[in-house]
This record gives sequence, structure tokens and C-alpha cells, in this order.
Amino acid sequence: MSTSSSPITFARPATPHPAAKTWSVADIEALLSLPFMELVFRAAEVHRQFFDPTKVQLSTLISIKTGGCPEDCGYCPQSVHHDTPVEEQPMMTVDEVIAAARTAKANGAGRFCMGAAWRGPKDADLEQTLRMVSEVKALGMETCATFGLLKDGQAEQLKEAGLDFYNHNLDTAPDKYADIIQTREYEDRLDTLGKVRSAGLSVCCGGIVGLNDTRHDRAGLIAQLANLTPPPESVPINNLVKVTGTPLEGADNIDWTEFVRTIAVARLTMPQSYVRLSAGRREMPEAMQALCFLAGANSIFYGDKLLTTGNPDVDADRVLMEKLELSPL
Ligand code: SAM
Ligand code: DTB
Ligand code: SF4
Repeated sequence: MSTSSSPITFARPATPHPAAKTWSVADIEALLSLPFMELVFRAAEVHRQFFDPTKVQLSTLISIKTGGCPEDCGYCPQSVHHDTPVEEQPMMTVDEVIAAARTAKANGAGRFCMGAAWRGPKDADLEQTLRMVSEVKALGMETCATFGLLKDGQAEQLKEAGLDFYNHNLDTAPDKYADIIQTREYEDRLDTLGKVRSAGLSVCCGGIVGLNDTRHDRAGLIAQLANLTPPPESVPINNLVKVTGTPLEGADNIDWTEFVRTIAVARLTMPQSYVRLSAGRREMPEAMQALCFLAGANSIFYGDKLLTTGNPDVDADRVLMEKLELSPL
């Protein structure tokens, strides 16, 4: 990673938050349909209004409870409804999680994100996760959790323990949702996002592309995210990782330009949010990742593994950041 100081000033003076705008799906589709170079250029301009484009936020993921999930999300290798290579495992101990967080910190990650294959946390399970959260926080890292749907009071308990961010994705457009997941509703997700916000936690919320979605579907997802008030602080954009045995293992590949367009439009519509180039990065050529950074992505999952699938090796990411002269936040 480059440590040399640069004489160039990138970030423009802070601009006040733009007046709240409600985005229609048609607005977003129009942006997605701009000529590719024009879209990337506009997104790169907006990126510079609020962020230093040489900085990338690094989050390391860990799966504290893997597999055996009762939900039927069609993309997910951890669902009991699908016959995948993922085996159910018991919850990790607090000590195991802290050891992984120390390694992540030593590697340069600023945020540690703990994921669990639950519909939502049972109170007894939550107790153990609260210790994980407070001990990771005590290491001086930002903390994030993704435990599924929350019941009343649970977001406040997490906040009290030292949680900074809660990740809960909308995943796709409301009118496509039922094709992908049957065991819970879009409304349930919005309800959890409301609880997260009310507890004073920062919101990490995004979705997946490559679920046989159309441009209209992707516009529907981005409109939902951008219309959250306020928009999520972190917006993970995942490219489907196709896992054998999931209903979406044979989904059509999305063209790489459509993925970059989605990143660019997330940047344009949520100018003050961190847009994370998320799952699927291992399968992306470096030049495509570079275009995503140009189009406004300024966060990645950093670490050899996502939850159950692979991510670029830390060493490979260091080399890529060197080449692009990007440095961690
Ligand atoms: N069980 C919790 C939930 O669903 O909210 C938390 C963990 S779940 C694995 C978190 C997110 O990972 C999902 O909402 C989805 O966006 C993403 N995800 C899961 N499987 C994926 C895959 N195969 N490719 C890309 N993203 C995936
Ligand atoms: C998010 O948006 N993507 C991450 C994180 N939030 C929890 C998960 C990606 C999972 C990819 C499939 C797997 O490794 O199991
Ligand atoms: Fe369970 Fe989350 Fe996977 Fe859905 S995405 S099956 S809720 S782990």
C-alpha cells in the first residue's frame, strides 16, 4: 500500500448534504442507461465531492455461526433448504473470534464484521455475541454484525455492547424478492432496518446483482436503498457467488459493464455513503475492480474469505492497492 504523501488534493470542500430527493425507479433506470463512459465520469466527479478517492475502507468478515440456516434465500450456501458443500458448525467461541479480529487488525482492516446464519438471533445466542462485539471494539476496531432479523430491544443491546454498524441487506427489488426468498418478507427487512436506525446504529445495507436480474430490477433495488432516510452509511454491492446446490447456481452471468454501472449509480444516488465492492471480487479481473473504484466504490471486504466462499488473498489485495495507489482509511 502506498504511504508516500501526494501533492495533489483530491477531495473538494465538503458540500452540504443535498436536499433529500426521492428517487423513482425510472430516475435510476435513466442513470443506468447513460452512455457507459459518461456514467462512470459523473460518478467519479460526485465521488470527489465527498471523499478522497485514494482511500478505501477495509472490512474483514468472519462467520461466527456457519450453516444450518432455516431461511431459504436462493443465493445462499448456508440455507438448510439447499444441498451445498457447507456443513453446519457450532458458534465460534469469543476467544476464537477475538483472535481472528486481532489478525484482521494486524493486516490493516479497520472494521470487523461478524456474520451468523440465523433468521435472527435467539436471546441466548445474542448474549455471547455481545461479548464478541465489546471485545472487538476494545481492540480499537469498528464493529459490524449481520445476524438477520432483530426483535425489539436487540438492536439497543448490540449498541450498548459497542456495535457501530448493523448489516442487513434488501438484496433485490421489492417486486423480484419473492422469486428469491419465500421464508421472510421485504417488509420484515425494512422493519429490522428501522430498529437498527432507532437504536442509533449505523446502517450497512445493500444487495446482490446477478440473480437473473434485469436493469429494471437493479434500478428497483437502488431506488429502495437511496430512498431510505437517511441512506445507509455503507452500501455493499455483491455480485452473486454461484454455489453448487443453490437454486441460483446456474444464474446468467451479468456483463461486467452492468456491474460497474450499478456501482456508479449507487455512488450517484448515495453520494455520502461508502459503496462497497463486495462479494464476487475474486472472480473479477483487476481492471474491472479498478473501474469500480473509479466509479465510486470506496470499500471492500478484505481477507482471504467472505463467510463461506473465497475472497482475493490479502497479499493480492495489497498488490492491487499498491498498483492503484489506494490506501486504507
Ligand atoms: N443471515 C443473515 C441475513 O441473511 O441477514 C446474515 C448473513 S447473510 C449471508 C448476509 C448477506 O450475504 C445476504 O443478505 C446476501 O446479500 C449476502 N450473500 C449471501 N450469499 C451470497 C452469495 N452467494 N453471493 C453474494 N452475496 C451473498
Ligand atoms: C454483504 O453484503 N456481503 C457479505 C456480508 N454482507 C455479510 C456476505 C457475502 C457472502 C458471500 C457468500 C459466502 O461467502 O457465503
Ligand atoms: Fe440464512 Fe442469511 Fe443465508 Fe438467508 S442469507 S439463508 S438468512 S444465512
